[in-house]
Amino acid sequence: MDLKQTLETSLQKHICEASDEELYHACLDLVSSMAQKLPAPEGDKKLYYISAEFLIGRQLGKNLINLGIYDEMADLLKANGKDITKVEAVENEPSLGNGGLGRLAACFLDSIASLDLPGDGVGLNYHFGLFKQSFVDKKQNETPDAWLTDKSILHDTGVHFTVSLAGRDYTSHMYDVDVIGEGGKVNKLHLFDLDTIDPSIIKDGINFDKTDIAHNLTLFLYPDDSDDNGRLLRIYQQYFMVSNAAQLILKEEKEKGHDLRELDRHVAIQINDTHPSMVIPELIRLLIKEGLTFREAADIVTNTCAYTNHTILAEALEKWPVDFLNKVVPQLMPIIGGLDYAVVAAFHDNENLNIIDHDKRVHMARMDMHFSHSVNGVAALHTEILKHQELKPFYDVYPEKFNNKTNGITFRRWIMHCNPALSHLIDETIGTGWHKNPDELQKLGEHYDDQPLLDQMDAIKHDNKVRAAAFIKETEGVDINPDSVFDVQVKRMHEYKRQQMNALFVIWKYLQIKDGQKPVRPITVIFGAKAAPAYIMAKDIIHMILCLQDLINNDPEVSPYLKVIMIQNYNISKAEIIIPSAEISEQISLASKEASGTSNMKFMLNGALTLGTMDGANVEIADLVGKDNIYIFGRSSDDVINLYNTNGYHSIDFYNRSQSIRRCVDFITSDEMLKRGDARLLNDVRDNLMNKDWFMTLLDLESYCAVKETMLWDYENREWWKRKALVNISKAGFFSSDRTIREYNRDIWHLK
Ligand code: 26Q
Repeated sequence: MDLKQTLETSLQKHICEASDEELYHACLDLVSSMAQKLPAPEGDKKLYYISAEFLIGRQLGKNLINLGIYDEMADLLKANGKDITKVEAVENEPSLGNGGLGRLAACFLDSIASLDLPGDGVGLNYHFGLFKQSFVDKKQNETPDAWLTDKSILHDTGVHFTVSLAGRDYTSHMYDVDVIGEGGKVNKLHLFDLDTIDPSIIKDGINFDKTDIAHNLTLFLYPDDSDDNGRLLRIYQQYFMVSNAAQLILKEEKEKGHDLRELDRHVAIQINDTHPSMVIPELIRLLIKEGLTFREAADIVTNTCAYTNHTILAEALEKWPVDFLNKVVPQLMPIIGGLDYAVVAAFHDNENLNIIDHDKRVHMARMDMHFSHSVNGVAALHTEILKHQELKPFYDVYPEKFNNKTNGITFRRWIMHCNPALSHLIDETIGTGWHKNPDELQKLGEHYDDQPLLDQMDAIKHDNKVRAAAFIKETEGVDINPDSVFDVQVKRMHEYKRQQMNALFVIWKYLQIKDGQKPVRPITVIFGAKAAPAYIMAKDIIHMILCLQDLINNDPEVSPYLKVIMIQNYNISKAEIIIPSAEISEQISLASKEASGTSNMKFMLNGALTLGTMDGANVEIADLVGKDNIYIFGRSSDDVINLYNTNGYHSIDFYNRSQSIRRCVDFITSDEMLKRGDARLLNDVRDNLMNKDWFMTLLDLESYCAVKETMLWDYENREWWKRKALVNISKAGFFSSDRTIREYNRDIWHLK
């Protein structure tokens, strides 16, 4: 194909005369017409990956890469005075996810299509996705993110289903996004919606009438669930999603002429956390309508479905009151009741296994574990904790169902697209085999002492830091020094992820500088994080960090040596600029709490060194790179679990015992901070650390600061550090989501 001619025909003008917007739309048309001509992967069995979130990021660049024409397009645009990254930036980022779980689903879709496996995603078309974050008065402000445009990545399929919610029928509308794989095969992401959604019901910020289902159902992702109407709306959304999924699956099966009694031979369903769990009773209900007995339907659905757990935090394990389900999905309650009855009959002496508990709440994860054939965690440690702690009663009765699938990331986005210079340098060094077989990155092992390569890598890192600094200047108005150490923590704001511990290090460093102890090299601490709108402490921590940013960056005595910046509205597009620039990857969750983490993998692949606890996939990173190439601190998950079980942790003891801890914690409410922030919020953060500290920040603070100081010291041994970065890249192949998906297919889906 002649790219130039195709583009100019579509533009009706020369490329050099077109605006970035026009070029974006011409590229969108081009990609979509190419996708239309490409076949879907073939096979006897098809996967449906159902998820309330798909954090897919901008699509244009990724699609051009998978179609194999990114470089050609970039060159063509450049030859006409255009910059492809500016054209890509025209696209609004679809904000259809919160964080890790949604991004994982997006990486998985990319790998499924690229491995030529038949598998579609099924989710919801949230009109305003997750809120857009800005900072006003050093506090998080939430506004709707209007990502949808008239012309977009969505294709109207004209497919409709009828879904009954609270006894009323609604007509759904299915939109498709093309999922173009690397090898030229195309799957779909099906996003369901209602035609009656009405943005005018949004009041101030992101508030709206939560009872007005016809107008609000797919307005936002995860509406505030702190009140009953919000929680009810979640159930409406979830059932709407899974009823559409179930109807789509049965429709496609009938069209293929398959016998529904053999559903498990032709269909695999992956339930991404408990959010789509109602697909189990819904499918059973529909199969009974098709003439199967309850028992037959339940058996087939069990053999078709598989469940992934993404968290051990108790508050995230969904339990819906029977009353709520009776109201929203009365048609499901007889089925759920029947499933619970079967469980009680089979395991009468074990209440921990019951789907419906004494408080009349339905435990979604329990339903999943009884009525699917596979239960997986997302990193080795996480799966072990599920088996031996959190889900032990289920492991005891269904050991054969439990398996681990360590998460992965798609290299096509997380190095080839976001770090083209590094990607090309690797191609020149070891060839392009690693694109298809990421383990080949290990060939870099032969180059650990290749000085020119180490220097080139370091130069690329520096370029990426310059690019990130320019971006931060442009978007946040803050100057940062590209010759400083870039120390980055980007992820959702949550106490267990312990951004507050990183902030306490910033205070520690600030106080050192004030005491005359200057770091040998300036440090830039970069944060990016959204807090759930109802999560007060998370918002208070954001406030504390923004106060520190204001204090430190404006202090001429300190700012040449230390800067703090919290990026607004951290998202996939920003991640693609920040991660390639990072040198220190902060993965500092309280051991046992982070199921896997996936940014840890992205940082490693882009040559940052991990500073982390032995938690989630950090454990596997540490095994792969060896202890000389990672910085581990803090108590083990066994210690932490033991502390919880024995009520053995009292943060106030740590506060009282250590002068340096006390000094840092007290600084949160110092005059300097109170001058800049809200006394009540800052007091709450300090008080929480001293008297509650549920996620044990003070337990690990001293070891964190000590190891971080070692890390900064080691950074000065430049040759050493460059080698460590190369070791990290060379060992990152394991974390390709292609590997993860091969394992899902081999052990769970058996697609081909
Ligand atoms: C549940 C009930 C009510 C309201 C909201 C929720 C809810 C919403 C989102 C529960 C969980 C989530 C998201 C969880 C998540 O993103 N988990 C992350 O999944 C990643 C992919 O497996 C892991 O790498 C991370 O460790 C894990 O935190």
